[in-house]
Amino acid sequence: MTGYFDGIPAIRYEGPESDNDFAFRHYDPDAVILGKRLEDHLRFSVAWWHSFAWPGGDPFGGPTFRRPWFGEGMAQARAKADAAFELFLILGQPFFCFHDADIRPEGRDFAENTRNLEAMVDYIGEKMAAGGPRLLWGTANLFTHRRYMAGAATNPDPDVFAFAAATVKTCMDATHRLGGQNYVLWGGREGYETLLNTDLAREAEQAGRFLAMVVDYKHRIGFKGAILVEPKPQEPSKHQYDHDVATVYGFLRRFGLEGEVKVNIEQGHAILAGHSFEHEIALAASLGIFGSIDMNRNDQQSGWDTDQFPNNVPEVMLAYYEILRAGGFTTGGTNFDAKIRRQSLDPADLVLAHVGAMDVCARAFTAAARLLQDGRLEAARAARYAGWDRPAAQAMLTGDLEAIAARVLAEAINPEPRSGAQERLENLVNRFV
Ligand code: XLS
Ligand code: NI
Ligand code: NI
Repeated sequence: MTGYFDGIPAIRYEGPESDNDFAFRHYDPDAVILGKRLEDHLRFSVAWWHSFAWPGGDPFGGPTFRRPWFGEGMAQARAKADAAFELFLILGQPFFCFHDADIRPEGRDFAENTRNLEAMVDYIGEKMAAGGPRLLWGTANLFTHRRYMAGAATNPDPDVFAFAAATVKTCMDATHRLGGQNYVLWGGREGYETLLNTDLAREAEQAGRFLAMVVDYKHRIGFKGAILVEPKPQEPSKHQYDHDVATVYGFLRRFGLEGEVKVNIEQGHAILAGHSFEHEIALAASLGIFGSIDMNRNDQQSGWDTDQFPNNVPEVMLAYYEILRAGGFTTGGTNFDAKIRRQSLDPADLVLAHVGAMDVCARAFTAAARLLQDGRLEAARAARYAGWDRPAAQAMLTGDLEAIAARVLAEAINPEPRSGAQERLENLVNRFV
Protein backbone atom coordinates (compact mmCIF):
# COMPACT_ATOMS: atom_id res chain seq x y z
CA MET A 1 0.00 0.00 0.00
CA THR A 2 1.39 3.40 -0.94
CA GLY A 3 -1.42 5.42 0.60
CA TYR A 4 -1.09 7.76 -2.38
CA PHE A 5 -4.81 7.82 -3.09
CA ASP A 6 -5.87 7.80 0.57
CA GLY A 7 -9.28 9.33 1.13
CA ILE A 8 -10.46 8.72 -2.44
CA PRO A 9 -13.31 6.22 -2.54
CA ALA A 10 -13.89 3.49 -5.09
CA ILE A 11 -15.94 5.03 -7.90
CA ARG A 12 -19.47 3.69 -8.31
CA TYR A 13 -22.28 4.42 -10.73
CA GLU A 14 -24.76 6.84 -9.15
CA GLY A 15 -26.72 7.98 -12.21
CA PRO A 16 -26.96 11.28 -14.10
CA GLU A 17 -28.48 13.20 -11.19
CA SER A 18 -25.55 12.55 -8.84
CA ASP A 19 -23.58 15.57 -7.69
CA ASN A 20 -20.71 13.50 -6.34
CA ASP A 21 -17.37 14.21 -8.07
CA PHE A 22 -16.23 10.71 -7.22
CA ALA A 23 -19.04 8.85 -8.97
CA PHE A 24 -19.95 7.77 -12.49
CA ARG A 25 -22.98 9.50 -13.93
CA HIS A 26 -23.18 7.55 -17.17
CA TYR A 27 -20.79 4.60 -16.91
CA ASP A 28 -22.82 1.80 -15.42
CA PRO A 29 -20.63 -1.24 -16.14
CA ASP A 30 -23.57 -3.60 -15.70
CA ALA A 31 -26.02 -1.79 -17.97
CA VAL A 32 -26.95 -4.09 -20.84
CA ILE A 33 -26.82 -2.48 -24.28
CA LEU A 34 -27.32 -4.42 -27.51
CA GLY A 35 -27.29 -7.61 -25.47
CA LYS A 36 -23.94 -7.00 -23.76
CA ARG A 37 -22.73 -5.32 -20.57
CA LEU A 38 -21.36 -1.82 -21.08
CA GLU A 39 -18.07 -2.83 -19.45
CA ASP A 40 -17.67 -5.62 -22.01
CA HIS A 41 -18.44 -3.26 -24.90
CA LEU A 42 -16.09 -0.44 -23.90
CA ARG A 43 -13.24 -2.50 -22.40
CA PHE A 44 -11.60 0.49 -20.68
CA SER A 45 -7.87 0.45 -20.09
CA VAL A 46 -5.56 2.74 -18.10
CA ALA A 47 -2.17 3.59 -19.66
CA TRP A 48 0.73 3.03 -17.26
CA TRP A 49 2.98 5.58 -18.98
CA HIS A 50 0.87 8.71 -18.78
CA SER A 51 -0.61 8.01 -15.37
CA PHE A 52 2.40 6.69 -13.46
CA ALA A 53 5.59 7.38 -15.41
CA TRP A 54 5.04 10.82 -16.93
CA PRO A 55 6.70 13.50 -14.77
CA GLY A 56 4.74 16.51 -16.06
CA GLY A 57 7.50 18.07 -18.16
CA ASP A 58 7.15 20.09 -21.34
CA PRO A 59 9.75 21.43 -23.80
CA PHE A 60 10.15 24.55 -21.64
CA GLY A 61 10.09 23.12 -18.15
CA GLY A 62 11.01 20.04 -16.19
CA PRO A 63 8.89 17.77 -14.04
CA THR A 64 5.98 19.29 -12.12
CA PHE A 65 4.85 16.04 -10.53
CA ARG A 66 6.44 14.64 -7.38
CA ARG A 67 5.18 11.09 -7.30
CA PRO A 68 6.61 9.22 -4.30
CA TRP A 69 7.56 6.30 -6.58
CA PHE A 70 9.72 8.38 -8.95
CA GLY A 71 13.32 7.20 -9.05
CA GLU A 72 15.47 4.49 -10.53
CA GLY A 73 15.47 1.34 -8.41
CA MET A 74 13.37 -1.79 -8.23
CA ALA A 75 11.76 -0.59 -4.99
CA GLN A 76 10.45 2.46 -6.84
CA ALA A 77 9.20 0.29 -9.71
CA ARG A 78 7.31 -1.86 -7.22
CA ALA A 79 5.88 1.21 -5.48
CA LYS A 80 4.76 2.49 -8.89
CA ALA A 81 3.01 -0.83 -9.54
CA ASP A 82 1.39 -0.63 -6.09
CA ALA A 83 0.08 2.87 -6.84
CA ALA A 84 -1.12 1.73 -10.26
CA PHE A 85 -3.16 -1.10 -8.78
CA GLU A 86 -4.53 1.27 -6.15
CA LEU A 87 -5.84 3.51 -8.93
CA PHE A 88 -7.17 0.46 -10.77
CA LEU A 89 -9.14 -0.60 -7.70
CA ILE A 90 -10.60 2.89 -7.37
CA LEU A 91 -11.65 3.03 -11.03
CA GLY A 92 -12.61 -0.62 -11.45
CA GLN A 93 -11.70 -0.57 -15.15
CA PRO A 94 -11.15 -4.02 -16.65
CA PHE A 95 -7.76 -3.49 -18.39
CA PHE A 96 -4.41 -1.70 -18.36
CA CYS A 97 -1.53 -1.27 -20.86
CA PHE A 98 2.21 -0.75 -20.44
CA HIS A 99 5.58 -0.34 -22.15
CA ASP A 100 8.52 -2.25 -20.70
CA ALA A 101 10.13 1.05 -19.70
CA ASP A 102 7.02 2.09 -17.72
CA ILE A 103 7.15 -0.86 -15.37
CA ARG A 104 10.87 -1.64 -14.96
CA PRO A 105 13.90 0.48 -14.13
CA GLU A 106 16.30 1.09 -17.02
CA GLY A 107 19.23 -1.34 -16.87
CA ARG A 108 22.81 -0.85 -18.04
CA ASP A 109 22.37 -3.31 -20.90
CA PHE A 110 19.93 -5.75 -22.48
CA ALA A 111 20.55 -8.45 -19.88
CA GLU A 112 19.78 -6.13 -16.98
CA ASN A 113 16.72 -4.69 -18.76
CA THR A 114 15.44 -8.23 -19.21
CA ARG A 115 16.07 -9.21 -15.57
CA ASN A 116 14.29 -6.08 -14.36
CA LEU A 117 11.38 -6.66 -16.72
CA GLU A 118 10.98 -10.28 -15.67
CA ALA A 119 11.06 -9.38 -11.99
CA MET A 120 8.38 -6.74 -12.52
CA VAL A 121 6.27 -9.12 -14.61
CA ASP A 122 6.37 -11.53 -11.66
CA TYR A 123 5.36 -8.74 -9.31
CA ILE A 124 2.53 -7.47 -11.52
CA GLY A 125 1.40 -11.03 -12.22
CA GLU A 126 0.92 -11.58 -8.49
CA LYS A 127 -1.09 -8.39 -8.20
CA MET A 128 -3.27 -9.41 -11.15
CA ALA A 129 -3.85 -12.83 -9.60
CA ALA A 130 -5.05 -11.11 -6.42
CA GLY A 131 -7.77 -9.31 -8.39
CA GLY A 132 -7.80 -6.22 -10.55
CA PRO A 133 -7.65 -5.57 -14.25
CA ARG A 134 -6.27 -7.71 -17.06
CA LEU A 135 -3.69 -6.71 -19.64
CA LEU A 136 -5.16 -5.20 -22.82
CA TRP A 137 -1.75 -4.88 -24.45
CA GLY A 138 1.94 -4.68 -23.83
CA THR A 139 4.52 -2.90 -25.95
CA ALA A 140 8.20 -2.01 -26.09
CA ASN A 141 9.39 1.54 -25.65
CA LEU A 142 11.69 1.87 -28.68
CA PHE A 143 11.76 5.66 -28.70
CA THR A 144 12.88 7.20 -25.36
CA HIS A 145 16.42 5.86 -24.94
CA ARG A 146 19.09 7.71 -26.92
CA ARG A 147 20.11 4.51 -28.70
CA TYR A 148 16.84 4.79 -30.66
CA MET A 149 17.25 8.38 -31.77
CA ALA A 150 17.65 7.29 -35.42
CA GLY A 151 14.96 4.62 -35.23
CA ALA A 152 14.63 1.07 -33.96
CA ALA A 153 13.74 -1.36 -36.78
CA THR A 154 14.62 1.32 -39.35
CA ASN A 155 17.94 2.34 -37.76
CA PRO A 156 20.97 2.58 -40.06
CA ASP A 157 22.95 0.71 -37.37
CA PRO A 158 22.21 -3.04 -37.42
CA ASP A 159 23.15 -3.28 -33.73
CA VAL A 160 20.23 -1.04 -32.87
CA PHE A 161 17.96 -3.25 -35.00
CA ALA A 162 19.28 -6.22 -33.01
CA PHE A 163 18.78 -4.51 -29.64
CA ALA A 164 15.23 -3.52 -30.62
CA ALA A 165 14.37 -7.00 -31.91
CA ALA A 166 15.70 -8.63 -28.75
CA THR A 167 13.75 -6.13 -26.64
CA VAL A 168 10.51 -6.77 -28.53
CA LYS A 169 11.00 -10.49 -27.95
CA THR A 170 11.18 -9.92 -24.18
CA CYS A 171 8.14 -7.63 -24.29
CA MET A 172 6.13 -10.19 -26.24
CA ASP A 173 7.15 -12.81 -23.67
CA ALA A 174 6.05 -10.48 -20.87
CA THR A 175 2.72 -9.72 -22.58
CA HIS A 176 2.12 -13.41 -23.19
CA ARG A 177 2.90 -14.34 -19.59
CA LEU A 178 0.50 -11.72 -18.28
CA GLY A 179 -2.28 -12.95 -20.56
CA GLY A 180 -2.24 -9.83 -22.76
CA GLN A 181 -4.98 -9.63 -25.37
CA ASN A 182 -2.87 -7.74 -27.93
CA TYR A 183 0.69 -6.68 -28.61
CA VAL A 184 1.23 -3.13 -29.95
CA LEU A 185 4.00 -1.61 -32.05
CA TRP A 186 4.11 2.15 -32.29
CA GLY A 187 7.04 3.40 -34.36
CA GLY A 188 7.67 6.87 -32.98
CA ARG A 189 11.25 6.93 -34.26
CA GLU A 190 10.54 4.82 -37.35
CA GLY A 191 10.82 7.70 -39.76
CA TYR A 192 13.34 10.41 -40.41
CA GLU A 193 14.49 13.91 -39.55
CA THR A 194 16.02 14.64 -42.95
CA LEU A 195 15.97 12.82 -46.28
CA LEU A 196 19.58 13.92 -46.77
CA ASN A 197 20.85 11.05 -44.61
CA THR A 198 18.00 8.58 -45.12
CA ASP A 199 17.64 5.55 -47.41
CA LEU A 200 13.87 5.08 -47.62
CA ALA A 201 14.02 1.79 -49.53
CA ARG A 202 16.34 0.12 -47.03
CA GLU A 203 14.42 1.34 -44.02
CA ALA A 204 11.13 -0.02 -45.41
CA GLU A 205 12.74 -3.44 -45.98
CA GLN A 206 14.07 -3.45 -42.43
CA ALA A 207 10.68 -2.51 -41.00
CA GLY A 208 8.93 -5.18 -43.07
CA ARG A 209 11.35 -7.89 -41.92
CA PHE A 210 11.06 -6.75 -38.31
CA LEU A 211 7.27 -6.98 -38.32
CA ALA A 212 7.34 -10.35 -40.08
CA MET A 213 9.61 -11.66 -37.30
CA VAL A 214 7.18 -10.34 -34.67
CA VAL A 215 4.32 -12.24 -36.35
CA ASP A 216 6.47 -15.34 -36.63
CA TYR A 217 7.42 -15.18 -32.94
CA LYS A 218 3.79 -14.70 -31.92
CA HIS A 219 2.92 -18.03 -33.56
CA ARG A 220 6.01 -19.72 -32.15
CA ILE A 221 5.09 -18.93 -28.55
CA GLY A 222 1.38 -19.56 -29.12
CA PHE A 223 0.34 -16.00 -28.33
CA LYS A 224 -3.33 -15.82 -29.29
CA GLY A 225 -3.69 -12.04 -29.08
CA ALA A 226 -3.59 -9.64 -32.02
CA ILE A 227 -0.49 -7.83 -33.25
CA LEU A 228 -1.40 -4.15 -33.68
CA VAL A 229 0.49 -1.33 -35.39
CA GLU A 230 -0.36 2.17 -34.18
CA PRO A 231 -0.27 4.78 -36.96
CA LYS A 232 0.95 8.33 -36.41
CA PRO A 233 2.16 10.77 -39.07
CA GLN A 234 4.86 12.63 -37.13
CA GLU A 235 6.15 13.46 -33.65
CA PRO A 236 8.72 12.62 -32.47
CA SER A 237 10.04 12.03 -36.00
CA LYS A 238 9.54 14.76 -38.56
CA HIS A 239 8.04 12.11 -40.82
CA GLN A 240 6.85 8.74 -39.56
CA TYR A 241 6.44 5.75 -41.86
CA ASP A 242 3.22 4.46 -40.25
CA HIS A 243 1.52 7.69 -41.28
CA ASP A 244 -2.12 6.66 -41.07
CA VAL A 245 -4.36 3.62 -41.51
CA ALA A 246 -4.18 3.72 -45.31
CA THR A 247 -0.38 3.86 -45.27
CA VAL A 248 -0.10 1.03 -42.76
CA TYR A 249 -2.45 -1.10 -44.87
CA GLY A 250 -0.27 -0.55 -47.94
CA PHE A 251 2.79 -1.52 -45.90
CA LEU A 252 1.10 -4.67 -44.59
CA ARG A 253 0.06 -5.69 -48.11
CA ARG A 254 3.56 -5.13 -49.42
CA PHE A 255 4.98 -7.56 -46.86
CA GLY A 256 2.05 -10.00 -46.97
CA LEU A 257 1.04 -9.27 -43.38
CA GLU A 258 -2.48 -7.88 -43.87
CA GLY A 259 -4.04 -11.07 -42.51
CA GLU A 260 -1.78 -11.05 -39.44
CA VAL A 261 -1.59 -7.48 -38.22
CA LYS A 262 -4.30 -4.98 -37.34
CA VAL A 263 -4.21 -1.36 -36.19
CA ASN A 264 -4.51 0.46 -32.90
CA ILE A 265 -6.02 3.82 -33.82
CA GLU A 266 -5.46 6.89 -31.65
CA GLN A 267 -7.72 9.94 -31.78
CA GLY A 268 -4.88 12.47 -31.60
CA HIS A 269 -2.87 10.69 -34.27
CA ALA A 270 -5.84 10.70 -36.63
CA ILE A 271 -6.16 14.47 -36.17
CA LEU A 272 -2.42 14.98 -36.75
CA ALA A 273 -2.74 13.01 -40.00
CA GLY A 274 -5.50 15.36 -41.15
CA HIS A 275 -8.27 12.82 -40.63
CA SER A 276 -11.09 12.42 -38.17
CA PHE A 277 -10.99 9.59 -35.62
CA GLU A 278 -14.10 8.03 -37.16
CA HIS A 279 -12.54 8.14 -40.62
CA GLU A 280 -9.57 6.09 -39.46
CA ILE A 281 -11.80 3.60 -37.65
CA ALA A 282 -14.20 3.24 -40.60
CA LEU A 283 -11.33 2.78 -43.04
CA ALA A 284 -9.62 0.15 -40.88
CA ALA A 285 -12.91 -1.70 -40.49
CA SER A 286 -13.53 -1.61 -44.23
CA LEU A 287 -10.04 -3.06 -44.82
CA GLY A 288 -10.51 -5.76 -42.17
CA ILE A 289 -7.70 -4.48 -39.94
CA PHE A 290 -9.54 -2.71 -37.12
CA GLY A 291 -8.08 -3.77 -33.77
CA SER A 292 -8.25 -1.34 -30.87
CA ILE A 293 -8.32 2.35 -29.98
CA ASP A 294 -6.23 4.77 -27.99
CA MET A 295 -8.86 7.18 -26.72
CA ASN A 296 -7.78 10.73 -26.11
CA ARG A 297 -8.30 14.14 -27.65
CA ASN A 298 -6.02 16.41 -29.53
CA ASP A 299 -6.05 20.15 -29.44
CA GLN A 300 -7.31 21.12 -32.88
CA GLN A 301 -5.03 24.17 -32.94
CA SER A 302 -1.80 22.77 -31.54
CA GLY A 303 -0.23 20.70 -34.31
CA TRP A 304 1.14 18.18 -31.82
CA ASP A 305 -0.12 15.25 -29.83
CA THR A 306 -1.59 16.79 -26.66
CA ASP A 307 -3.01 13.48 -25.38
CA GLN A 308 -5.84 15.06 -23.38
CA PHE A 309 -8.65 13.04 -21.91
CA PRO A 310 -11.73 12.95 -24.17
CA ASN A 311 -14.55 15.34 -23.28
CA ASN A 312 -16.56 15.81 -26.47
CA VAL A 313 -19.55 13.46 -26.47
CA PRO A 314 -20.77 14.14 -30.05
CA GLU A 315 -17.29 13.44 -31.46
CA VAL A 316 -16.68 10.34 -29.40
CA MET A 317 -20.13 9.08 -30.38
CA LEU A 318 -19.20 9.06 -34.07
CA ALA A 319 -16.10 6.99 -33.27
CA TYR A 320 -18.09 4.41 -31.31
CA TYR A 321 -20.74 4.38 -34.02
CA GLU A 322 -18.11 3.19 -36.50
CA ILE A 323 -16.84 0.64 -33.98
CA LEU A 324 -20.36 -0.70 -33.49
CA ARG A 325 -20.93 -0.86 -37.25
CA ALA A 326 -17.74 -2.90 -37.43
CA GLY A 327 -19.21 -5.34 -34.90
CA GLY A 328 -17.55 -3.89 -31.77
CA PHE A 329 -14.27 -4.80 -30.14
CA THR A 330 -12.95 -8.35 -30.17
CA THR A 331 -9.46 -8.35 -28.63
CA GLY A 332 -9.33 -4.54 -28.61
CA GLY A 333 -10.62 -1.96 -26.18
CA THR A 334 -10.67 1.69 -25.18
CA ASN A 335 -7.22 2.53 -23.86
CA PHE A 336 -6.93 6.00 -22.33
CA ASP A 337 -3.66 7.06 -23.92
CA ALA A 338 -4.20 10.38 -22.20
CA LYS A 339 -2.45 12.48 -19.62
CA ILE A 340 -3.58 15.08 -17.14
CA ARG A 341 -2.22 18.59 -17.62
CA ARG A 342 1.06 19.43 -15.89
CA GLN A 343 -0.68 21.76 -13.44
CA SER A 344 -2.97 18.94 -12.29
CA LEU A 345 -0.85 17.99 -9.30
CA ASP A 346 -3.25 16.20 -6.99
CA PRO A 347 -3.88 12.45 -6.78
CA ALA A 348 -7.56 13.29 -7.23
CA ASP A 349 -6.81 14.86 -10.64
CA LEU A 350 -5.59 11.50 -11.92
CA VAL A 351 -8.73 9.79 -10.68
CA LEU A 352 -11.18 12.44 -11.92
CA ALA A 353 -9.60 12.58 -15.38
CA HIS A 354 -10.43 8.91 -15.84
CA VAL A 355 -13.87 9.20 -14.24
CA GLY A 356 -14.85 12.00 -16.62
CA ALA A 357 -13.43 10.22 -19.64
CA MET A 358 -15.22 6.99 -18.80
CA ASP A 359 -18.48 8.90 -18.43
CA VAL A 360 -17.95 10.69 -21.77
CA CYS A 361 -17.28 7.35 -23.48
CA ALA A 362 -20.28 5.69 -21.83
CA ARG A 363 -22.59 8.50 -22.89
CA ALA A 364 -21.19 8.54 -26.39
CA PHE A 365 -21.36 4.76 -26.72
CA THR A 366 -24.93 4.62 -25.46
CA ALA A 367 -25.95 7.30 -27.95
CA ALA A 368 -24.18 5.47 -30.77
CA ALA A 369 -25.93 2.22 -29.87
CA ARG A 370 -29.31 3.95 -29.90
CA LEU A 371 -28.56 5.51 -33.28
CA LEU A 372 -27.60 2.13 -34.68
CA GLN A 373 -30.69 0.48 -33.22
CA ASP A 374 -32.90 3.22 -34.59
CA GLY A 375 -31.77 2.12 -38.04
CA ARG A 376 -32.68 5.27 -39.96
CA LEU A 377 -29.09 6.33 -40.61
CA GLU A 378 -28.19 2.91 -42.01
CA ALA A 379 -31.41 2.81 -44.01
CA ALA A 380 -30.53 6.16 -45.57
CA ARG A 381 -27.04 4.92 -46.39
CA ALA A 382 -28.41 1.74 -47.96
CA ALA A 383 -31.00 3.68 -49.96
CA ARG A 384 -28.26 5.89 -51.37
CA TYR A 385 -26.58 2.85 -52.93
CA ALA A 386 -29.76 0.94 -53.79
CA GLY A 387 -29.23 1.42 -57.53
CA TRP A 388 -26.29 -0.94 -57.30
CA ASP A 389 -28.62 -3.80 -56.38
CA ARG A 390 -29.88 -3.96 -59.96
CA PRO A 391 -28.34 -6.77 -62.09
CA ALA A 392 -27.20 -4.33 -64.79
CA ALA A 393 -25.30 -2.33 -62.19
CA GLN A 394 -23.73 -5.44 -60.65
CA ALA A 395 -22.69 -6.63 -64.10
CA MET A 396 -20.54 -3.51 -64.50
CA LEU A 397 -18.33 -4.60 -61.60
CA THR A 398 -17.10 -7.51 -63.69
CA GLY A 399 -17.68 -5.85 -67.02
CA ASP A 400 -15.68 -3.74 -69.44
CA LEU A 401 -15.84 -0.23 -70.83
CA GLU A 402 -17.17 -1.24 -74.26
CA ALA A 403 -20.14 -3.16 -72.88
CA ILE A 404 -20.97 -0.31 -70.53
CA ALA A 405 -20.72 2.25 -73.30
CA ALA A 406 -23.07 0.15 -75.46
CA ARG A 407 -25.62 -0.05 -72.63
CA VAL A 408 -25.46 3.69 -71.91
CA LEU A 409 -26.27 4.29 -75.58
CA ALA A 410 -28.96 1.64 -75.84
CA GLU A 411 -30.77 2.66 -72.65
CA ALA A 412 -30.09 6.40 -73.15
CA ILE A 413 -28.70 6.57 -69.61
CA ASN A 414 -28.60 10.19 -68.46
CA PRO A 415 -28.19 10.35 -64.65
CA GLU A 416 -29.87 13.03 -62.56
CA PRO A 417 -27.96 14.04 -59.38
CA ARG A 418 -29.70 13.36 -56.06
CA SER A 419 -29.32 15.10 -52.73
CA GLY A 420 -26.76 13.69 -50.30
CA ALA A 421 -29.03 15.02 -47.53
CA GLN A 422 -26.09 15.75 -45.23
CA GLU A 423 -27.94 18.27 -43.05
CA ARG A 424 -30.91 15.95 -42.63
CA LEU A 425 -28.56 13.19 -41.49
CA GLU A 426 -26.65 15.51 -39.17
CA ASN A 427 -29.93 16.54 -37.59
CA LEU A 428 -30.89 12.91 -37.18
CA VAL A 429 -27.58 12.10 -35.47
CA ASN A 430 -27.91 15.08 -33.14
CA ARG A 431 -31.23 13.78 -31.85
CA PHE A 432 -29.35 10.90 -30.23
CA VAL A 433 -26.52 12.78 -28.54
C1 XLS B 1 2.51 8.06 -28.72
C2 XLS B 1 1.80 6.80 -28.75
C3 XLS B 1 2.19 5.79 -27.68
C4 XLS B 1 1.68 4.43 -28.06
C5 XLS B 1 2.35 3.30 -27.36
O1 XLS B 1 2.14 9.04 -29.35
O2 XLS B 1 0.43 7.07 -28.68
O3 XLS B 1 1.71 6.19 -26.44
O4 XLS B 1 0.31 4.33 -27.84
O5 XLS B 1 3.70 3.27 -27.61
NI1 NI C 1 -1.09 5.70 -28.42
NI1 NI D 1 -0.09 9.28 -29.06
